[in-house]
Amino acid sequence: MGEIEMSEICVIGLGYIGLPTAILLSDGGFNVIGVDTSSYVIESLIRGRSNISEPGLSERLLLAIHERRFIASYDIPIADTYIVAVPTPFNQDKSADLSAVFSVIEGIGRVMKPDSLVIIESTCPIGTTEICRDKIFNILRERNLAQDSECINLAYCPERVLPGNIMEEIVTNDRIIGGITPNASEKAEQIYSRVIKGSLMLTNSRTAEMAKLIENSFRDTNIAFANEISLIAEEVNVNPWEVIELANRHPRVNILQPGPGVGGHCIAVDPWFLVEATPGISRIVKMAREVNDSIPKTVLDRFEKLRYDCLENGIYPLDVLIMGLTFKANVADMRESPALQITESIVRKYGDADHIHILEPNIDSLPVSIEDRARLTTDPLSNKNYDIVLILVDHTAFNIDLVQEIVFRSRHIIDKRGLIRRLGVKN
Ligand code: SAJ
Repeated sequence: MGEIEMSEICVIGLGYIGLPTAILLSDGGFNVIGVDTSSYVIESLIRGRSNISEPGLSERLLLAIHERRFIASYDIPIADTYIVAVPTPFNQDKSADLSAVFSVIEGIGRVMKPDSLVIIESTCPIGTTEICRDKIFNILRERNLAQDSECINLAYCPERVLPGNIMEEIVTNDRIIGGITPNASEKAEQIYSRVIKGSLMLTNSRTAEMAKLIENSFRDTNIAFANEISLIAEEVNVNPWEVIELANRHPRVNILQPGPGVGGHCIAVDPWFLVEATPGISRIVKMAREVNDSIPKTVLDRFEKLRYDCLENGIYPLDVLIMGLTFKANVADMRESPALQITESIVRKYGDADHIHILEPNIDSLPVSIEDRARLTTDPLSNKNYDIVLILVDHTAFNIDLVQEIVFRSRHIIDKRGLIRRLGVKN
């Protein structure tokens, strides 16, 4: 293998994880080739533009391109090191869809050098890295470049960054390095030690795969507990935000925040990989997924009750304001977003562009699924009154002045983020 520090690194999959990783490595002095199958992604990057909105990314991307430390390409080149960061969504039956990972691994196997290092960062079910080792070994053997699978340099090094703060956490977070062999772990450690300030923890691939899944399952379970507590509180006429705040004052209690459900491509997906592997055992993990997936329906039920109340009072048509569509605050990402899911249901049933107003500061246009029967508003105060307001995302842009004005003009409010209490808005 060549001088690692100046050798070629190829990052495959230039999404929320791959692109920041590629830029981090090129800033660390590596020549990086970024590969993706999407013409939108590659053509944007060739023009110096990123399709990912993350603080601090676009400036560093431009510099890396200008200094030719980062090149975007459609083709997997011969490289010393490969980093796989392609999506691992789930299939209809909640099983992991590893098609992107396996096709990339086969693509790498066909061009790699026998001593190239391959690192998988995509979140995968336990045992996936071993399957990838066998795929690489079979291809290298066909190419007469390997006799023993023990010589394969492959490691599983899951990312842990939080969307909205990726460029910082990618450096400061501790990183698990799960080599298929101890030698592979050391080689991966050499790469990451050049760019990561967090601790590098070496283990084997299965342990690393499981660690990633339980990290997100822990958070999902904690959120499910918070959501269940919120439903119980509403049932017994207690303010869910106040009671959780008070309980969290206990030195050993840290309940997360209830919401309209759990979205994004991580927490709403990864726990199913554990359930798939151990269906009889992972009861809490599965239940937490089911509880969080059931929350949007509880929001719609409340909406229906309030809508019925309005109709009873002769109010028709209803003016509805929906605050937030993204899967969480201060991001533009709507993947698996509960807020979008709830909005799509309301628009499907009562869609009317004159009466369904959407306030989402992080997007310029509405998703196709709702664009013709709802209206994206940038000035919610232009509308005199609202019959029902749904606060589904707690964007920072939803400040006290705006929320107070909206509350003054609203008959009914469903606040799924506790924003009214948090901001101290008079209700
Ligand atoms: N959520 C709540 N209540 C909370 C916290 C979150 O309802 O108190 C909801 C959010 O609104 C969102 C979902 O959960 O819909 C997930 O948001 P998040 O901020 O908890 O996490 P992600 O999906 O943005 O990022 C997670 C992180 N995992 C953990 O914190 C254990 C991140 O570190 C991972 O790298 C990322 O998943 C990933 O890629 O796996």
